[in-house]
Amino acid sequence: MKIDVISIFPEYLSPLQLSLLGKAQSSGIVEITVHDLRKHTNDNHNTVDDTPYGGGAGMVMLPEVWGRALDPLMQPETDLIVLTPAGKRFNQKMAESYSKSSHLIFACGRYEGIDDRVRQHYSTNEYQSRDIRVHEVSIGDYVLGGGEVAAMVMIEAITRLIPGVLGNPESLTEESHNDEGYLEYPNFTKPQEWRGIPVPEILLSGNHREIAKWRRQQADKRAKDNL
Ligand code: JQB
Repeated sequence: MKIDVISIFPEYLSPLQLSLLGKAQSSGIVEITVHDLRKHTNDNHNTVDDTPYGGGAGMVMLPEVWGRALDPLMQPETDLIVLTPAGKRFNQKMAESYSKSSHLIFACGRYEGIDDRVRQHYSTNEYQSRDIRVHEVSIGDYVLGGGEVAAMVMIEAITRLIPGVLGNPESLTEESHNDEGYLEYPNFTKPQEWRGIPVPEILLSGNHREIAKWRRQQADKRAKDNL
């Protein structure tokens, strides 16, 4: 999988080259390239934004700059992901779907976001017929300063689903049992008692049927408490 990330703060995305993802990259499973949007400006001040038509607070990112950054990255099949607090809420199903893509581009805006004509332009039939899809995505109902952290969250959730990226494929099959609620029971390891708190006796019983039943109950209770 090829992943391109475009941002005015490319150094903000440097954790993407570390540890888990770093290994996946050296083994050739994923290739992540971070691009500096300012390289695509054409004025002396490297301007990437201007005031909004219609008035209002803040600045909007210029469509020409984004167009110059995006055009050379477009492939025959590309999923262009535009991070925005107004996008579709990212979830595990979307992570699974994007993990099957051959090419993802993350457009990380700042200020009040990107001129909407960028989304419109790459959503036209011309691009659609080339299998280029534009997705407006949000990682959750809170306001970030820009798309960079949201892109990192999505890239971690997506790439760990690619075979060979995660060291331990068994933890993936257990997760996929249940696709939204998971099997998230409480976990315990050694010692058997810590600061006066014992590990639940059932987990020491060796009765695997009863352990599975107890874990399901605990996971259901947790899921309910989180509503
Ligand atoms: C600029 C972003 C998020 C991208 C995700 C999430 O655009 C804005 N509109 C209102 C307030 C603040 C901004 C700042 N901003 C680009 C940009 C915020 C993404 C974002 C996001 N994905 N919250 N905020 N879940």
